[in-house]
Amino acid sequence: MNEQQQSLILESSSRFLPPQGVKLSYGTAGFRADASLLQSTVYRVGILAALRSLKTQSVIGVMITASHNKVSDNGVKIADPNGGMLSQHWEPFADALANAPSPQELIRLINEFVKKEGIQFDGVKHAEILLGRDTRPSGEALLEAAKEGVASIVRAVAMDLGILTTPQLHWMVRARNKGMKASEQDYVEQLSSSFRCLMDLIPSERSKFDGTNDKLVVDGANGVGGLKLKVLEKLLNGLIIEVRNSSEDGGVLNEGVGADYVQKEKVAPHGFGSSDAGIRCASLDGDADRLVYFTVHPESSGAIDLVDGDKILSLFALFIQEQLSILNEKEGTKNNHQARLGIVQTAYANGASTNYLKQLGLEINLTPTGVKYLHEKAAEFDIGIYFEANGHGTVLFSESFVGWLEATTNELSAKSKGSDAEKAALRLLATSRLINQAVGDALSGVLLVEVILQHMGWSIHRWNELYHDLPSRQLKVKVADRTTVITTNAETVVVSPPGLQEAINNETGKYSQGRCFVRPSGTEDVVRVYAEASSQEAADSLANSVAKLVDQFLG
Ligand code: NG1
Ligand code: ZN
Repeated sequence: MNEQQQSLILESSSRFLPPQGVKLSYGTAGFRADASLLQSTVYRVGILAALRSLKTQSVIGVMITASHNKVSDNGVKIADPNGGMLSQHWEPFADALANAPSPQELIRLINEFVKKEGIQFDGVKHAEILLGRDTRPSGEALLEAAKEGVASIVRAVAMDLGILTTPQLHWMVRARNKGMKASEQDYVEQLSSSFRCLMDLIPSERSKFDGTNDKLVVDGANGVGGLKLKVLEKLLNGLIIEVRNSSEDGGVLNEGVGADYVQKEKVAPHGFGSSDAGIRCASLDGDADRLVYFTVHPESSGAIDLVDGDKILSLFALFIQEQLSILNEKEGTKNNHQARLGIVQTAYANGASTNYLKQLGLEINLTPTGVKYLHEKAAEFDIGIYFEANGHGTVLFSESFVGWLEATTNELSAKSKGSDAEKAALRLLATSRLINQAVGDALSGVLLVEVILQHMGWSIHRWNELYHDLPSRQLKVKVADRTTVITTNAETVVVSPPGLQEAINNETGKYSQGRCFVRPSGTEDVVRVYAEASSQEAADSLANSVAKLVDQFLG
């Protein structure tokens, strides 16, 4: 690098020295830590994003959020040109940059990496970075640090987009790089117009079902999602949304609220009680990339019926399958295209959901835990639907399939306007515009769930009856070194330490409908145990016995 560039980095990096004795790693969700430790890391991620933009000659995103984690934490992650997660082969460089002990070492690492990747440096090319943050109080100062990181690369420009949901930022990065309209207003308009389009396409005989037109009550986790949902709601017809825990009423982010809390604890979030019994409720996480639904039990214990990511996936799959089969029945259209619909889950998906989806004749794929694996797999299909049980997921439409749909709707509207086939094609097109194509997005997810329920004429109870979850239990085991657990087959089988899988099989075989697997967590220093069986007592007992086995083999 030339002298001007070197002195720029030296000057600014000396104002962002890394904290002593802290080692950070770019995990499945970027860097996460107590916010007070992150100034230097976020500054360096600003540099990393600028280099990524130079390398790809595309707009790159930086999002400052710690999602469902506590308010005193924060985090930072990069959105790649397609709006997805940072390419995995850059993760080791991200780790090295974040942990470089001095400005000189930082310069050395950058020089080495720029050479290796063949990045045109020293002001030859222009770089552009979009910056967003959630509502955490530490976000503003961290965003400034990211700006300084970007500014330390010659001809790199940062655009501060302020407070956004994580999926909004990813959506904007994708839209910018596709040359589409990419502001927050454009996001709101695209979602609301495709929602209205789907509402207009509801078959008239189905549109009035007792209960479906009632309001939806949403728990905003005291984060950014509730605020943005209120903006969106003004542009929707036929849907009344009440937002609670919107962050404007003084509640603490993710404390006793939010999708992670509701899904893990299976209790109503703060602000919801027995007076809400029977009402359709949803919960977002702190940065609005996870969504679960629930109903509150009439007695006051806070007990709920949870409608999790697996069931959202099932609802989406049913709707899409219905539209595809209407399209397949049509006659006389050119380019008849048998669309490949793929479902992607992880081993944490409830076994009852997988059975249900199999019964529908769908192709099910299992990937390791982590959104990037699910997303990558789903992108292999014409339509790929992926969800984690915790409520992160989306529906991906391939470009070629969207092209085919556009051609088919044109053809059908010329030949058989108003036909069932035309409507089915229009529904699929509107769905591809409504549901976020970059990452899982609770706001677009809510709108798609709501319009499908109205389309089906279903209450949340009818939806929840699609299948009954098998009782399950998740446990964490602290071990000396979790990396000694090595798994295969999408984390369902342990290959090391030897003998552990046989012992798990032996234990699982004792339970009716038993299923159990263990894996090292990617975000916590624990081995996770997941067990399912025909009763809650049995699932608990299987999980406990296997946790003991893990402890024996690794303790
Ligand atoms: P780990 O800690 O690797 O289990 C957790 C979640 C993932 C995903 C990541 C990223 C479970 C069991 N695991 O991963 O689904 O959301 O965090 O945030 O929920
Ligand atoms: Zn999140």
